[in-house]
Amino acid sequence: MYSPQRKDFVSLTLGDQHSRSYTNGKHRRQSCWRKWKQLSRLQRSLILFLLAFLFICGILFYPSLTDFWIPSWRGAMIEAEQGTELQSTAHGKEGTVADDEEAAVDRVEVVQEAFRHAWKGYKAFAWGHDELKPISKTHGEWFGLGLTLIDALDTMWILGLKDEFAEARKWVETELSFSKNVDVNLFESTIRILGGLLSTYHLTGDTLFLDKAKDIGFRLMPAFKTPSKIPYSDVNIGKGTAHPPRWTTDSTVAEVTSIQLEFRELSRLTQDPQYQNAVEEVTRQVHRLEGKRDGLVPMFINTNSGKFTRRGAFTLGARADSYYEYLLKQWLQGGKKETELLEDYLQAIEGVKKNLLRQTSPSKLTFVGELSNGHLNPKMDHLVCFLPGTLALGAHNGLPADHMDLALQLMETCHQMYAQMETGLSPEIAHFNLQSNNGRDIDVKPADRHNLLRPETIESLFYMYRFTKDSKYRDWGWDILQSFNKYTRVPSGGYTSISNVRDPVYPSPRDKMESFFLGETLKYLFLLFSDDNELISLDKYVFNTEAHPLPIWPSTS
Ligand code: DMJ
Repeated sequence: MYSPQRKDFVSLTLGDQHSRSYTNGKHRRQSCWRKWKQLSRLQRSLILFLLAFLFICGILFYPSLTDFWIPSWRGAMIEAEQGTELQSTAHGKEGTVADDEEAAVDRVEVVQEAFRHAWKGYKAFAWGHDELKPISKTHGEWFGLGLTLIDALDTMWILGLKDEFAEARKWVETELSFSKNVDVNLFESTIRILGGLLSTYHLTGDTLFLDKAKDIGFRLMPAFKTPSKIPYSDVNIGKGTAHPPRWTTDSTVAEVTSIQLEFRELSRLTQDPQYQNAVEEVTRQVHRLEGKRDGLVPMFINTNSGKFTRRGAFTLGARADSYYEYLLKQWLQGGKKETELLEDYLQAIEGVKKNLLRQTSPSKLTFVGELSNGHLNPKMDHLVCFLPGTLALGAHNGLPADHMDLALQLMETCHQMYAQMETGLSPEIAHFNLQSNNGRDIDVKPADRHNLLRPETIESLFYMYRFTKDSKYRDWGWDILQSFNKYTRVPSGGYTSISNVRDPVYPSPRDKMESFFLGETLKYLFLLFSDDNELISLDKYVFNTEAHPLPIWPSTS
């Protein structure tokens, strides 16, 4: 046993191990008192001083200690519960909202507060980097271009967060450089960076953002130098080279067909047709291609041959989703003149109805399944929840009324994907029962239980509320925001994606805040609760697939 050699210590012997078994409390109290009296005055003073010191520290640092010891997700829950209490008091009712008008004002403020909280984490631990890792209080890098900051610029402007916007603008002015030897994904950098810069330019009129948009747009152009003119997925924006992923020469159909709104707008602003020509060549080719099924497209296209590959699988989810969205939105952007875009969109929606729509048992929820070699798989990505909003936007612009009927049904299903989970948050993928033997409409596979703070359902709720004014859509959005605050909010700043939406006790934080949480999710929540219909009017703007509003072209363009 270690025996200290140094003599300048105070020896405290409060009892040996063998004397720990005692018979009663009185005996123990007497023995403690005897020991205490045996101590020297110096020893007693030291102990008292130590106890007093610990007591004061306990009082001073109590909140941070609980933060430290309670896991972040638990702390988040406690904080959210406290927040709810405060709001309940303000409304004078328990956990409910007094009236619609008051709710609208307060909800907008709660979204602003959520943004500030997310921004606080980004600023403290990830400033100028791509993504916040809120649990480990550090950052993640994807392209090394300040992705979250750029994605969030127009959100801050729309939410009226002037101080936050000013500091972000300063970073763009002084720190943002695209002259970097880095591979970026063409689609992701177009929708998040080019789209974010263009929309911020339009909202603010500040040419700093247009200059930066021109710079990144020009640097992305090497992607289109392929044998077929169908772009590669990756571009080195410093070297001016492009390439497909290492394992294939295929590109994803959604990726090559969802960059058109941004590049077309860049051409209009610069009066340089090269951007528009490049992306419209892709649209033309895809329009003519064989291998569609009633307007539905496969998920991959080859950059050498320009043909669809791995045919036979059809989905409105990952790898195909925004193809459909951009058909409608380009038609709107260009002033409803490009009829081939409209025809492709209308045909595709008929294709969805004919091939992919089913209803669940027992509740008859309508969903969009996936087709694989003629076999329907009754599963739907959360990504598909963009569709009710897009259908409603089409109906608002004169497309068939049954598009709106379908939008109403799908919106209910997307809502149920949240409402039926224990955390009130949707899984990444839902499996639907066609003949339920467990009484449930929705099942979730263990691998699909995550939630990445995605926006699609809230995006659709925003469109549905704008067009119907039915307050239930706001209430559904409010429920989702409360669940985000309860299960994904990290006390030190930021929100985290989670791995298990079915476990409210431990939803397994993943330690990542995606840039689209600030770029899209919070923006659509704010617009859903705002009473100002002219704030990004849907008759003047189209949102790109990353929620960056771009103007509908005036008829003279
Ligand atoms: C975003 O980057 C875009 O909305 C894209 O269209 C799909 N994926 C994410 C959000 O879920």
